[in-house]
Amino acid sequence: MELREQLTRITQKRFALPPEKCGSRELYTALLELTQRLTEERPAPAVARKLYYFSAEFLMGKLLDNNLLALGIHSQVKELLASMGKDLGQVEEAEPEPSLGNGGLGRLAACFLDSIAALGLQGDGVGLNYHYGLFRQRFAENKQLETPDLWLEDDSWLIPTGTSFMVPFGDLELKAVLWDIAIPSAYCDRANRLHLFDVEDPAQPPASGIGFDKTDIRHHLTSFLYPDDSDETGRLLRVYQQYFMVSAGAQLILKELEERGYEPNELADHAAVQINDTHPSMVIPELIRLLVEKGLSMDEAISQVSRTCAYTNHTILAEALEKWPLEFIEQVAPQLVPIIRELDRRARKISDDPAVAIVDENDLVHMAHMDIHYGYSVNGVAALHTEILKKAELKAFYSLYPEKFNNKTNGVTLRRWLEACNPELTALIDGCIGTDWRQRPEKLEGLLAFKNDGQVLRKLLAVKQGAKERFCARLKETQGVTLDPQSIFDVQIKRLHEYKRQQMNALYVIDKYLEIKAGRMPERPVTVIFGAKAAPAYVMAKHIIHLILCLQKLIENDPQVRPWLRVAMVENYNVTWAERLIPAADISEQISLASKEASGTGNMKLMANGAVTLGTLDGANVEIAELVGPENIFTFGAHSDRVIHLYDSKGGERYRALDYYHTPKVERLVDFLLSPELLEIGDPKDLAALWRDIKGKDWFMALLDLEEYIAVKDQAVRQYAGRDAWAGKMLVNIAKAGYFSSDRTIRQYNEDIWHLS
Ligand code: 26V
Repeated sequence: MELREQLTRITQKRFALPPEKCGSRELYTALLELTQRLTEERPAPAVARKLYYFSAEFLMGKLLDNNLLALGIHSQVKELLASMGKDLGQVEEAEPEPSLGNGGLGRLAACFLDSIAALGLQGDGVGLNYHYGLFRQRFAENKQLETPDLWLEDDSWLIPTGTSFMVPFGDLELKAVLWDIAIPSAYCDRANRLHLFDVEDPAQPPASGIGFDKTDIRHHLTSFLYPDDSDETGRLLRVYQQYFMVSAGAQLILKELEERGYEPNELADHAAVQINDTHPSMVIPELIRLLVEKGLSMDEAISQVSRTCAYTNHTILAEALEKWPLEFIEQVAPQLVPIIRELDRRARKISDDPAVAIVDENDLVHMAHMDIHYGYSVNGVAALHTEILKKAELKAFYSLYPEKFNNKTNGVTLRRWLEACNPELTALIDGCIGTDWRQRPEKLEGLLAFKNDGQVLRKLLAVKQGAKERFCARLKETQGVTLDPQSIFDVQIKRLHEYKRQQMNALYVIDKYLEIKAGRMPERPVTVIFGAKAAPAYVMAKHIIHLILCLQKLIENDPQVRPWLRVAMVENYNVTWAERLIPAADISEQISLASKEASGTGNMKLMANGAVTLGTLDGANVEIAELVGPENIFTFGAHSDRVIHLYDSKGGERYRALDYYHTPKVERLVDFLLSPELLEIGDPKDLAALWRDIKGKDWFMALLDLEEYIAVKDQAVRQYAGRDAWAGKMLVNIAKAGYFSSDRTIRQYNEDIWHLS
């Protein structure tokens, strides 16, 4: 049937209107239904071993555009709508963004599902159907406010499956109801699934705020992504969530195993479980429990599970390495406690080093330790990160099991992060090197042949300019902020965290502000753009947002500075904003304290869209620098081994913020937090708290790298003026971005870990 006819049937049936008479909302719903139908017709790939990617987060972003592209009907639909006087872009506005993730880890999971499907591999995601995604961010009085984000609507991408499993908790039993989101393959006529479990009787939305009764597990288990864990009930609820996800997921695996005609003692041959950080780690004891229930001995069950599960580490930040009190697990899933104790007992036979114990002397269960002892693979997410795991964080494990450790440098799906978000750049690339790069992303290197082609370089600059103008129009429309698209767009977009050092960028802004006030203008006007949410209970992160918003206001009201320097903080930064902002960025800020950012993935998306990185040698920046060469990236700052040494060493060598504060320049910048100008705008308490913290503690060493950062950024701003040379840098970055396609990453996971076919 013709697309037009299919669409008409749907709108007639649903709204008793032809598509021409429908608004964006109706057209979105109709296209959703159409897409769902076309995807449902597609079978899952069938191979001997099936992957289950377990993750507490899947930050999918909007799906219509992506799915139309994958189904190969994007341009047809766009033209069809245009012939009716409708704009597909406008229709897509009506789609709510499912924000079932915080940041990098969740967005990586979404890119991976896209690539697994694209490569025709059989692999499904397993997670939770949170009713509220990450909170919605508003700014008022220069501070972040959080409101709930109820993304679920009656018409959504969720497909009811009719499947459910009972999950036994210590004090109650809950039915886990399975919903699916289809993941169509971009290159073959197949589709995988994202399995999201929900409670049977979810709570109704609260009237306001993001508070709720965290003890009402039955109704609230799936209400919120990462409920606030600043108190014990919040932490317990997380354990309930985790067990609910893994128990239902493990039951699904065993059910499918049986349906595919295999025995429980063949699990490892036919299933692979990737544990995305430690949130799903209880899948290990849960699978063991279920296999024993099915008649396997403990030895057999442990052996199967240990050859099924593989673990990915995404952070070395101590506070993010999960350790749960055994008594929590006793309350939530008492049936796991004897199994965890048994796993601990066996691990202690392998090594009596307390650094590798599963249950420590305080009865805390180290989730990562369980994964490493009882998984067959441990991977970090960038070369440097994996080295740090081997040499420092997980050194004791590396000497026990060197063969388990491997690196899988992250990647991003260029289908969303180039083709879909930047069609103008995509067309330019296609015009230069053809379209093969889609399936063979390394072919983007063909662009290097155009490095000295003035015509191509000018087109590249024009594409960037167009994206900047579109972004400006959008920002004006939604937030009433007017920016100068001729200025340099210096972009830092990522979660707000002290280790990512948005505060250091704010100190750069202060430096420029003072320079301009003293009559020293930058080579070219600069707009420093931030997008970041702070965890609601993360006080210092909120203070940093406050500082940025105060600087934004200060400059906004200063006619002398305003033409040369602007600060813009995008409200409610999310995947959709990233898709608008990334094509518009000139400079990509990747300035984490070396050793702390496991990989970063925004760095890859920005480079693929022709932004030049300004970064420390951290995470995947190291690999970016190697690929593009020193003339196409701006690097600065202390190296990771020095940083690790500064943390480790006792006495003299230890980092002391005050030592770095007491230089004429740094002191002036930091003290500006307490200047009359800022105090007039901001909250003196918050500014003083941040000032005290930076001066007296500065745990992530912003002051250590500050002066070099400012100097290198000044250099980048100067070089931007040489437009052709800059365009050459942009081109090299795009050309080298093929390596960071998640298709490459997933091929490596499959070849080294999953062996799906
Ligand atoms: C930890 C915690 C700790 C308690 C509060 C809630 C919470 C939520 C998530 C996490 C784990 C965060 C780990 C994470 O997101 N890591 C990021 O993973 C990206 C994908 O591998 C990587 O690019 C980023 O560098 C890394 O920070």
